[in-house]
Amino acid sequence: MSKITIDPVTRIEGHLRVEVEQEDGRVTRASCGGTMARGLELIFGGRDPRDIPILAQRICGVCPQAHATAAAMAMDDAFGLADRIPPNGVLLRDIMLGANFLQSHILHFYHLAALDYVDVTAARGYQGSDPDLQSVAGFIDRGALAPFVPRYEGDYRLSREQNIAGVKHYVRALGVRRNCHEMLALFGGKMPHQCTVSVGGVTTQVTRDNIAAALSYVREVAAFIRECYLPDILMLAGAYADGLERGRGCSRFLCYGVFSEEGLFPAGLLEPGADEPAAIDADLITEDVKNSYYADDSNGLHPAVGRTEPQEDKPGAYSWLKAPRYDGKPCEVGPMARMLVGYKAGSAEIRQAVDGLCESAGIEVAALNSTLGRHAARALEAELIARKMQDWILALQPGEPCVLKVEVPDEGAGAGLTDAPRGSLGHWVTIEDGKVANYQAVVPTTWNGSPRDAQDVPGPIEQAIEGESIRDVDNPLEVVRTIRSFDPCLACSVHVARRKGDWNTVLPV
Ligand code: NFE
Ligand code: MG
Repeated sequence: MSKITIDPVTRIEGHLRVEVEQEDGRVTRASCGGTMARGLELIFGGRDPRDIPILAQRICGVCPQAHATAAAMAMDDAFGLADRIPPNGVLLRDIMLGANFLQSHILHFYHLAALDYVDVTAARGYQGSDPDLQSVAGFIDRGALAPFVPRYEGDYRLSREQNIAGVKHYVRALGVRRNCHEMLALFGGKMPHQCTVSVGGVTTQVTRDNIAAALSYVREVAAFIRECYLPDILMLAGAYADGLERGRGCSRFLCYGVFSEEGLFPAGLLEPGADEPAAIDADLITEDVKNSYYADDSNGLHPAVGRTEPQEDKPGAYSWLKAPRYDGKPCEVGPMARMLVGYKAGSAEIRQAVDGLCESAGIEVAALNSTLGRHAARALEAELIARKMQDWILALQPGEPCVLKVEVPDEGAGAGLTDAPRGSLGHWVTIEDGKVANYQAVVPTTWNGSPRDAQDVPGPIEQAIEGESIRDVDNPLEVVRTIRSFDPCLACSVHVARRKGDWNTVLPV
């Protein structure tokens, strides 16, 4: 038996430490520890509830739009406005969230995960005329390989031509992501951390100009997804077919539902082997802290009454993530969960997309529940969103209102349940004396990257790694490929500085 420690796991958002014990090249135990604390829930206490959709975006720079949306929905609920948001406001929230999904998915595939499969050093010595490749080759030829190395070595299977195409798309994807941000900023003022999604709607105006500009942006992004992203996924499925058999997690899938205008991804809980998803009962969500750096007396609470009481020296704890459970059980969240829940719920669009991809790749739908399947589901979802966004943009009504006038209630409680790029996201608020009295966010990576719960049942990423075979313990590519397929974001968190001490020192302050 030996132990492999991967700390930090690179090319993800934020700081994650994964320890695996292996015996004869097979993982016998995995422990997934988030090494940063999120202090924002504490910082929200005592604030004006109207400020939270702005402040909550600081939870993360990658998915700020999801946090703005969930916070605004929680406040709409607490203020009693949830059914009265103007149609333009509902559409704009979906369009802005959609733009952020596209940016995030393209970021994750090209700039974080693809380098597990694409050998970037194939661009070494490139003599051709493509300026993007020249710039990458320039880096590599000068020996300045960061951010591409260090990396694990030994299992890069694409041809030189395929690697070169992958590097080209890596560079092109940077510009596509900029376009996604610019599209969002048309309605949000700036990105990241826009300034218009508010309680009661969106504080902007719809004009014919910003409709035309948004359409032009989204069509360009849609073309990149069709021409590069989906074909690149099929290329990986051809060369790394074992990735469709590896990396199965807990196989219980949760989606809160997202894109309200169309019900594009329906809510549901899909139990292992079930033929259709069950309706969600949000009362069944709890968070365990037995293995987390939080005081034990907050174990098992519903997030509406949840507490964040850091205890950094807690014996046995190994993660700053709590362990969210639905009806006491771990759930995988994210694009693959959304696709499988939607597929089993009978959504015609999702069925067509999934069946089409499975036919092109020559695989069964069940193979989506795998390391490479998570990437395939993310790409398919990007394609669907980019297509539907064109309808949402065209449905906007120039000159019509986008936001309600709101008044802060003295007392209230609300929940905002939506899906972020990485999976189900919930914000819960309690208001007392017109101020935030309690706030809890349960983010997608808390679900997927959770440590063991009060019964010591491992979280989804831990389950996906356990049982994995490793060819070379010095280069555990199989493990990091599976971790990255979940698109973990531990940076849905902030670093809090102590008054005395180093920057990056985490709670308590
Ligand atoms: Ni920081 Fe996030 C997404 C949210 S995930 S990226 O998507 O909410 O933990
Ligand atoms: Mg929380």
